[in-house]
Amino acid sequence: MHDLRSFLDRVRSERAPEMVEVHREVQPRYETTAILTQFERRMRSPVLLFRNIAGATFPVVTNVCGSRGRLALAMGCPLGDLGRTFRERCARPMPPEVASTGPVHENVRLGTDVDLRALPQMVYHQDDSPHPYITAAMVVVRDPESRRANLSYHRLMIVVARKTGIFMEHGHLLEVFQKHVRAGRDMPIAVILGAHPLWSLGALYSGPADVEEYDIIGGLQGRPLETVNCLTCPDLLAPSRAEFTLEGSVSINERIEEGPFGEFTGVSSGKTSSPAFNVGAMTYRNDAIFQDIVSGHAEHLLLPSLGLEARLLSVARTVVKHVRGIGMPVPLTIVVSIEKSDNNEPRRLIEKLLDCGIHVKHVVITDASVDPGNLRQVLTAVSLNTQADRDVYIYGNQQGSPCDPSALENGQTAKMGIDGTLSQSGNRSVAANAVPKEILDAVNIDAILRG
Ligand SMILES: Cc1cc2nc3c(=O)[nH]c(=O)nc-3n(C[C@H](O)[C@H](O)[C@H](O)COP(=O)(O)O)c2cc1C
Ligand SMILES: [Mn+2]
Repeated sequence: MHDLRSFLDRVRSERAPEMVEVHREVQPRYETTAILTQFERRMRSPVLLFRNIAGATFPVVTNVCGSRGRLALAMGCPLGDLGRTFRERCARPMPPEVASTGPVHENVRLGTDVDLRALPQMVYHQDDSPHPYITAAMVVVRDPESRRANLSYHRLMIVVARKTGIFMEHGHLLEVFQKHVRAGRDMPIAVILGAHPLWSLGALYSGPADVEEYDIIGGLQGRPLETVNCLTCPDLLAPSRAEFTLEGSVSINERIEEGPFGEFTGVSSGKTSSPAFNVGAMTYRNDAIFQDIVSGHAEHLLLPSLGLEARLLSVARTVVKHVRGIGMPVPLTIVVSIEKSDNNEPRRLIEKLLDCGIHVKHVVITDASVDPGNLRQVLTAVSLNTQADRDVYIYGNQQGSPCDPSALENGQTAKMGIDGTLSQSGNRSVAANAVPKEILDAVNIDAILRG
C-alpha cells in the first residue's frame, strides 16, 4: 500500500541512518531550515521527522524526497536506473480507482471550522514574508473545457484562518486558471498534503496537458492510485491515503500581496501579487503527519528534475541520434552529453531545448565522455573545447522564470547555449592524460598502503 506513512516505515527499517527523528521542541520559524542546513553541510540529506513543533499539534516531516537514493527506494530500482525506470513507468499510465470514502476523510472540518493556523506555521528564511507557507502542496484541478485533471505543486502563503495566496508561475494550473478568468468563475481546487514519493514524482511529471498526472502515478506505482471524491468539490479526486486535503476555490478577483520567498534558485523571489485561495474544507487522517519541503534545498531541486530531464531527453532524441545523458546540476541550467555526428548538431539541440519552457535558461552540450551531473567535468569541457566567438549562442527577449533574479520582473530574459563539444575541425588534436590501462589495473593500493 503506497502512502507517506508506509514509505517512512520503509526508510526506518531499511535505511535507518536516513531517518532522523527529533523529539525535542523545534521552532517552525527558521529552525527546521537551520537543522537541515547543518545536515547538508555534513553532506547528509536524511528525512527529518519533527515530533514536537512549537505551537502545532501535528508532527512535521521534511526532506522525504531529499536524495536520489530514497527516490530509487520508492521506485524499487537500483540507483543508476532511476531515470530510465521513471521514463519506462511513465509510459504505462493507469487511471485511478475511486472510492466514496477513505482514511483522508477520518477528520473533517467544514466552513468556519477550518483554521489553517492549526497547521504547523513554517517560515524558512530570514528574508521571507513573516506569513507562514505550505510548500509541499499538490494542487488538483479539473480543466473546465477538456475535463482533464491536473496535478502540480504550488506554494501557499497562509494569510488568515481560511485564506492563502497561491503562486502560479507557469504551467497547466495557470492555463486552467486563465480559462476560469475568461469564463468569469472562481476555480475549485483541492490541495493534497502528505504524499508517497511516487505521488510527488507523478505530480511533477512534465508532459502535455492531456496527460493526467494521476494516471502517471498509477504507472509509477504499477497499480492504480486509490482516490476519493472531494467533499465540497466532488469533481476533484484526492488520494484516499493522503495525510490532509484542503478544498476550496481560487478567486479570479481577489489578489493578495505574497512573498518575498526564498525559492528553488536559492535566492528570494521578492514580493508578488498572487490570487487568493479561499479554503472551505480541511480533512485529515487520524495521527496526521504534516509534510513539508524546505524551499531552495536539495529536495526542492531534485523532485522536479526527474520529470524535466525525462521530457528534455525525449526532445533531445528527436534532434540527436545518440544522447548519453542529461542533467540539471544547478537551477535553470541543463547539460546534455552527446555523441555528435556533425558540428551543427549542438546548435540545433541548443535551440530546440531553449524552447522548452521557462526553466531552461542555459544549455551546455558536451561530448559523451562527460557526466552531465559532474560540474567539474562539464566546466572543464567548456574551458578546453569552447571558443566563445564560435560556440556560444545568445538569444535575447525570451520568456524565462520570474524567480530568476537577473530576469525582468515578468521573467523576460536572455537565454544562452554553449557548445562544449570538441570541434571536429578547429581544435588541435588532443589526447586525455592517461597511463596505459594494464599498468593502471595492476596497481594494488591496499598492498602499497600495507607497506
Ligand atoms: C516543492 C515545489 C514547489 C513548487 N512551487 C511552485 C509554485 O509555487 N508555482 C509554480 O508555478 N510552480 C511551482 N513548482 C513547479 C511545478 O509544480 C511543476 O513545474 C509542475 O510540474 C507543473 O505541472 P504541470 O506540468 O501540470 O503544469 C513547484 C515544484 C516543487 C517541487
Ligand atoms: Mn500537467
